[in-house]
Amino acid sequence: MNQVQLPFSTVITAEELKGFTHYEERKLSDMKGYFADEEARAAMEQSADQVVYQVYRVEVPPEEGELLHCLTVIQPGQVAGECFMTKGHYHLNEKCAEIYVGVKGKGVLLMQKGQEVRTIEMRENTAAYIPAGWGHRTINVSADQPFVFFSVWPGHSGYDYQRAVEEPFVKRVYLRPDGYEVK
Ligand code: PAN
Ligand code: ZN
Repeated sequence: MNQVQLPFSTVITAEELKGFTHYEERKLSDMKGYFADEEARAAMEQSADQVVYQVYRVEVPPEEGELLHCLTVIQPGQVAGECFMTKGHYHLNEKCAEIYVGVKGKGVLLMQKGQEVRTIEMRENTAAYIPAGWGHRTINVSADQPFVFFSVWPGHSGYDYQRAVEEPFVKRVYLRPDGYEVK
């Protein structure tokens, strides 16, 4: 059933979305199988189950015509050199695009459609467009600063995380002394 949506606002900061109604975090223990070196991830989880990323969002009906939005904070860190990142997903509705806006720090937006892979480096105020049908994941490529970005996408997009597991992203991002490497 359609809910009546009244005008509202939130405040984007470099730490959180002030006014958020839902909070989720993904720790190392939630990321089993996502990093190339699963043994290293498991060992890190044993010594300290660090938060990899946090998502602050506002409840909006997940329906056509609505715009879902959230702020993601990816912590700095690596698993055997591979930078902390989101799980990544496809949207079930292949007609739904998405926009990411960089708020703070330095990240890479990795996108994949079939055999095609694209990356966009993101910093504060970068507005990146994820076309419909492209899988997407973000990676924090800073050694010591969180990477923060705001996302907006259609309410009827749906999510497919399983597809990103079954057809994994073919590129990975590693921290290097002089920056980062996508390989
Ligand atoms: C983003 C992501 C968010 C967390 O808002 O959902 O950054 O990443 P995962 O969903 O892959 O865990 C988005 O792309 N929404 O559609
Ligand atoms: Zn998305």
